Amino acid sequence: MNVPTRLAAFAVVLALAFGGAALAGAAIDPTDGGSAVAAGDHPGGEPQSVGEGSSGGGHGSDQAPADSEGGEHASTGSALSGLAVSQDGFTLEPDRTYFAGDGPKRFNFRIVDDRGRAIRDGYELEAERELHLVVVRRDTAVYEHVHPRKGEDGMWSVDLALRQPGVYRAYADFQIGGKKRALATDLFVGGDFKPSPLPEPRAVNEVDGYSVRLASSQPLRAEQARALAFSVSRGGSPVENLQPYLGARGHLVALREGDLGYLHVHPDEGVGGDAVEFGATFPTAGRYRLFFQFKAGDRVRTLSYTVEVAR
Ligand SMILES: [Cu+2]
Repeated sequence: MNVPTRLAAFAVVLALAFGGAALAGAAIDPTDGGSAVAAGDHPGGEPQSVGEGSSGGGHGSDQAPADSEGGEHASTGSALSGLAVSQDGFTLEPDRTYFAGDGPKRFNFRIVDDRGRAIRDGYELEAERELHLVVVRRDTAVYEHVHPRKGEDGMWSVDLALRQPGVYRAYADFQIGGKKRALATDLFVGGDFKPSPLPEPRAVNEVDGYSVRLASSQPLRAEQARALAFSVSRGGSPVENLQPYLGARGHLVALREGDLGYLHVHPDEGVGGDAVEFGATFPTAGRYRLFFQFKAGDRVRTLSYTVEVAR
């Protein structure tokens, strides 16, 4: 395990979405409609490689300020979600999944019930949003986290960046009836796809002059609850005044290598200091790719980490 062990046990609020993901957030915010937090540091949300070491922050316009998101339902389950386009009576219906490499990337989709009717109401706020859309290229090198707008007819719309060719996994993360769900579909962007291998694990990554260290309470093991802490520093000094992002101090998504099973964790709001903490239970051994986002200097920054989970 390359993630150093350093924090002791916390009261972890684990929001692992049991099946799902609790998405931290997102939804229809008129001001935030494409508020994607592209994994890139170019302003404008240009997605970029969130590969090893770097990864940029989101573009400048980011989401509306948040306040508390409060208690998440901590599911102790460790099931992954995001592996199905239809499950439990809910279906993700995209209007298109193929995009020309150089064309616009407007993504429209509906969530329909078991009778094919679009669900327009009943979405429960999670991290200040009714629905979060996380889009990750299948090699995990590109990441976008956006908040589509919902139309009167229940159609969700958002402009994705998707500037790099390849196959992406798009996760619609929402909660209805008290149950978190993450339905997902593949999206295809034409062009010359140059996949990147999963980066090796490393504890410290940097973005925009910020250095962020990942530590876990104990070595990561399958089915064991763990606290993950991200310590942000700049110029050698801890950055403690992170700005609220979706009602929390940070946002984390974890995907399993191989099938990109989706595990959404939430911050442990009870802990302060310079570290942003999350609770997570990785369901199986193997490698996972983590996408951590925080807000500082009025911009959302994104970093990604590879972690190894032992049996
Ligand atoms: Cu979100």
